[in-house]
Amino acid sequence: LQQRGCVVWITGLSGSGKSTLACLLNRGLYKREKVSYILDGDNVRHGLNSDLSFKAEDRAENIRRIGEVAKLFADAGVICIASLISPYRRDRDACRAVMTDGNFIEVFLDVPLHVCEARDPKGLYKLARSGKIKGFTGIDDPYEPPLNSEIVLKHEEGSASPFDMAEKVILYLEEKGLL
Ligand code: GGZ
Repeated sequence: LQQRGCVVWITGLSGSGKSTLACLLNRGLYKREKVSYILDGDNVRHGLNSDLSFKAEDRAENIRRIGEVAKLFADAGVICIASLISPYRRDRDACRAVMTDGNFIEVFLDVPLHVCEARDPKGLYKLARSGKIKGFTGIDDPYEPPLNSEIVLKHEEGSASPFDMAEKVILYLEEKGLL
């Protein structure tokens, strides 16, 4: 295996496009014959983390476990793409801290709440607004935006497609000698 493992950590609100980006990134890396694997919060919560709720300490534990598993993948030489809201700066920074310097790449999908809410792919914002889901990130639960992400993908009028965003991440990995 000619690649050094690393963790690409995608953080952002529900509906910001984390899973789409993770998927396109995975595909782009595969095309370049690189081995990658996606750990998606929503999926991992069905298995390994099925005992965890969305209260702050359970989110912290969700993030901690995914961070540890991502590290194992990276140790095995895999590019591990972790895609979860990870709303708390402290929890994200703890995941960064278990990694060797330079092997944790935080990608902030900076999409305004109103855009995510207008997309509402699973109708969860609607449920949160009507009080049927309590403690929903961005509505009645916090999201702390990263201050020092390696990559910020900002949503703006006529902004880059998810495909272009994935290419931007791949370019960064290339530049840093991670591919
Ligand atoms: C936020 C919630 C909640 C609450 C269910 N708050 O966009 P989705 O639907 O498909 O992905 C979200 C997912 C969040 O899981 P994570 O593991 O990424 O979250 S965290 O990092 O904060 O632990 C969302 C859905 O689960 N969902 N309830 N209350 N998102």
